[in-house]
Amino acid sequence: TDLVIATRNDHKVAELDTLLSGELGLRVLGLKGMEGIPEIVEDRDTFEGNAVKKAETVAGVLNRPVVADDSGLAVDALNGDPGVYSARFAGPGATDAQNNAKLLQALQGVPESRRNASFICVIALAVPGEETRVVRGECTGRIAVSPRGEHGFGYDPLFFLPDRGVTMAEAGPEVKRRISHRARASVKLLQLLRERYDF
Ligand code: ITT
Repeated sequence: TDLVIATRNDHKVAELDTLLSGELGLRVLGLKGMEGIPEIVEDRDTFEGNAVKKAETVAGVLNRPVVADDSGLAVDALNGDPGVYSARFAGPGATDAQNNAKLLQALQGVPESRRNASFICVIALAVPGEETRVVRGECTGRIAVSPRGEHGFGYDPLFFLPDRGVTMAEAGPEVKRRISHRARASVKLLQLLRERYDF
């Protein structure tokens, strides 16, 4: 059977499929093209709150286990922003390019030493009739002064990895699947699924 991920973001589906499908021997399925799923308003002020809301809403509709990923970028110099607003930093429906431009603008004049940031990924697992579980993964880096690289999505072209001397978008999928916030959360999700469920 498939593991449903409560997301309409194709990049998340692809990354989670790589991270989970081989380990679990199943396919990961996003919400695109699925009927009867309501629009979910992400109105909580934490990644945990939004991830739980997405997972529980869809698990309730489908009456089967559902995973949700709520993620984003926390920039130290912006007191943790854009945080849960990462997808709509430049406004509702903003593109990745618009959000990246907005981030560069917000950090204009901020020196390298004060551009530290973390990618955060919270994954919720909602199983009908059971307590919802959450896991979190983080990845630290620094916001570059201009975008570089073609891989990945979202803020990857601006997320500089000091240890490697490249952005996440330059590092590519091999590196990302080992070190990303999503990779780290996925390891914990796999532990949970193996411990508690028949996956
Ligand atoms: P769903 O809610 O349908 O899952 P979404 O794209 O709206 O899709 P979020 O609300 O969790 O997802 O917003 C996450 C945003 O954070 C996303 O739009 C990216 O801009 C950014 N982001 C998350 N993971 C990222 C990654 O691995 N690399 C780069 N940016 C990422």
